[in-house]
Amino acid sequence: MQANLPAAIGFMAEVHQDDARPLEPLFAARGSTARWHERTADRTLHTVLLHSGAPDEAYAREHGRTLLFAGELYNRDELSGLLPGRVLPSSDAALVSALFDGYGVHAFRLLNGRFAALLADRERVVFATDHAGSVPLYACVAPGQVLAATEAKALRGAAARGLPISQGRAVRRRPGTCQVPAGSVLDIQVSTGMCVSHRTWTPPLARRILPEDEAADTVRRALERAVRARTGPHTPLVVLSGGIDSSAVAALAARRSAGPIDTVSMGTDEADEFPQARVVARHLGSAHQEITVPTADLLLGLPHAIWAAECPDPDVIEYLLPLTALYLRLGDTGSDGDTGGDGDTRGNHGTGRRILTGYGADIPLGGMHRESRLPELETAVCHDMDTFDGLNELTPTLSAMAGHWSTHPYWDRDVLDVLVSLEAGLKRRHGRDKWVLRAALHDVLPHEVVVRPKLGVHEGSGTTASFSRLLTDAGIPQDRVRQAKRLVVEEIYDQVVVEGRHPDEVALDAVVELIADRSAHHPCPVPR
Ligand code: IOT
Ligand code: MG
Repeated sequence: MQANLPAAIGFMAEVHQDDARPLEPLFAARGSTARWHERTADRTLHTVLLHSGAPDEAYAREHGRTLLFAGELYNRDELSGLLPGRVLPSSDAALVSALFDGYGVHAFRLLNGRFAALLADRERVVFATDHAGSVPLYACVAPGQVLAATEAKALRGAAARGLPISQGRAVRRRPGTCQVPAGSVLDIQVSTGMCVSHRTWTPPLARRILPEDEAADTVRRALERAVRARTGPHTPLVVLSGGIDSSAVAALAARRSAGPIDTVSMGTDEADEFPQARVVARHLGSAHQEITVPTADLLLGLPHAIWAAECPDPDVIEYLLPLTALYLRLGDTGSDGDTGGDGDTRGNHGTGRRILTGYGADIPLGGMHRESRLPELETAVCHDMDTFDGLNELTPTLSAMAGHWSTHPYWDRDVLDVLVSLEAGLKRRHGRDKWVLRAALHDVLPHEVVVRPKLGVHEGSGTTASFSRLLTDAGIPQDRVRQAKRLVVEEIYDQVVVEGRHPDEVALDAVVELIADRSAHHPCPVPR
């Protein structure tokens, strides 16, 4: 196994009560593939595991039950204290399986992690997601057959057989497939397809009132633990914009690292935040790289970003596109993160990086909301915490497409609980956004970084502007650009996720032309 990656980054599993032939899997994530079949009196289980070199660590087989686990846990020590003899099992899969013995489906309420799991137990299949649904999990369920995969496109061939289950999230143009909601367990009877669901996490609704110092301390401690749990003994690579979110992560990672950490910033020929990131890198003494992506190449990456994130939301794709472009180019920098670039799902051992990001801090802290009134700030936080599920912003597939593993300390379960639950006046205070975070990190970063206002990655890299220009250059009027972006993203989504086309086969210029044409003929284009 590559020591700095989880044992598995994805899987597909099929449970059949008849002799159905298994599907050919299709994944954007890149890893080694292990396949096996298990036959019992009740059913057959076909498994495809995307692993990093030690497939045995990604599943546990006990008492006739098989557990598949893609991702990792961040509260192993706490969890091992619950086991008889307090012995830490050799893998996260074995740990979860042991907890299942004691707690049943409620074991998943105990986990702080970044994972998707599937448990096949005789007549029953259980799906589970982490609190944030940060490793997406999709399912097709019909009487006598249950299929699941960490990418929707992998289930393309089975979609027609699936029946809608009310406990799942609908997937665009895939009525037979559902997404397992964030923080959920779905417990399915294979013979009938009947499903019982349990919520294992929901965003806190109440707000805590704390003195300034105590609030900042609480945030600092939670974030330190989350960074530590995500770093382990490895040297992380932090994707660094020079804003407070990623600079805080880099600073905390650097403080606990024996040697210099690695940092990398991306920019385009249109815009970058290189000077701001350099200030942080110099302060921390990190081994820092800058990657400039030509704007035309950035836009050509749209199909890859949508293929990996399986998200039809144009705003989210604008956030994820520059990061995808960065991840795909990490191997070009001469760092020890060389990805080889063969693009298939084999090989790549010894090269993947453990990437830490500052992604997601703005959601619980209302950082994208640029006005100072507290009711509006709280409304924005509540709205964003109600609507994140299904957007797949945190999916590891964006970096797994290039053989890396990304993880997001701000969406650690305990950090998120703290951040969401602070009263809005601690988030916006003394005229600053994300005040409590800035206060929590003031002693480890230069003052200019601590007070630097928010600039989104879509702005700092010029992505929003260049995507708009692509459309106006094709004749789409300014006032229809927003709607046209939605249509472009949906069209690409339909090609790469619904139809399963490879992103290299998507002709972006033809898609743009199609949407420009539609927009010219329909004053108010209707999404199909
Ligand atoms: P932003 O916060 O700018 O970027 C997210 C992370 O991407 C940063 O913390 C950093 O780790 C990395 N990053 C950003 N820019 C660069 C760069 N130039 N080079 C290298 N790494 C970089 C959008 C946003 O503004 O991203 N994400 C928000 C809001 C999400 C809204 N979603 C929702 N409401 N459901 C966020 O909270 O991160
Ligand atoms: Mg941010």
